Amino acid sequence: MRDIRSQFEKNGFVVLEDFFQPEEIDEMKCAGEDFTKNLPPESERKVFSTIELQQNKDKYFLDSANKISVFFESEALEEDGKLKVHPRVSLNKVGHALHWLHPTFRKYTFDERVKETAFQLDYVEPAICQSMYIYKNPGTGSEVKTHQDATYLYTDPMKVVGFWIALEDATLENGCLWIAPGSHQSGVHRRYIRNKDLDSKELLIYDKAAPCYQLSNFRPVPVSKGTCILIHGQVVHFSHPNKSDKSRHAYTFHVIDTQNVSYSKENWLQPPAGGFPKLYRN
Ligand SMILES: O=C(O)CCC(=O)C(=O)O
Repeated sequence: MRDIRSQFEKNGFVVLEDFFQPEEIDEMKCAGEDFTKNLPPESERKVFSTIELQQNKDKYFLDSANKISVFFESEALEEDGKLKVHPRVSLNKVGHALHWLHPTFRKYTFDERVKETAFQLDYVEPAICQSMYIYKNPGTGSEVKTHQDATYLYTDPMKVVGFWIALEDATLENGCLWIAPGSHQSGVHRRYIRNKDLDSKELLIYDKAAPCYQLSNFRPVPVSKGTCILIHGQVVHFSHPNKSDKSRHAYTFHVIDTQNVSYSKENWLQPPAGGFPKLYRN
């Protein structure tokens, strides 16, 4: 395995090409496409957007922590839940427990290559806390606002890494990730937490306004199908909307360490009854 730890500590991200084989990637992509063939009824359709933030008010979102739940693009739905686009390009993402509840995603999340990578990054007792299939569809695939993953998955001390796996080539045109190298060294800028005010309609809130980030600090990270990008919990990143005619599917999951690390009870996403599944033990 390549020396990833020094790169990870210096830049806050590492690009691992050919992490999975083409046929393994195709298996994950087929599983992702299957979700679009069996959409929930119109009255139960929910949108996910990092711009409009409807999910903050939504019990469906809160409950998705330990389920396989589908989220639509806001541009894909009429007000009454009817589709404006083909089902194949209607979804924003599926989450957040694919790694545990779906046989294909479970197989690849608990793969030896993932375990070896976590070991190289010095994770002692890692656990998987969430997973998402991200569609970033042509035309409808929306922007993912600039953020740190630690905002959503806060641990003390900070020990969170995202595995972001390209299931298709991710390019400048179809909305590849943009990352600010070294920005993981600037602390956690804000947190997304459960609202203590139980009378409020907002179930989830940010504790601070969004910081202003300078675009010139970011670099595009275009990658080919099969690449895994390791994303430090504090590195700042975003992706543009997909205005191209090609989709940009990705599978991503997040690993926390549980040895001498506490996972915040304020985080929106809380573990299932038995705790987050341990990477090395499954
Ligand atoms: O896939 C994307 O465009 C963004 C994903 C992301 O930022 C994340 O999962 O934290």
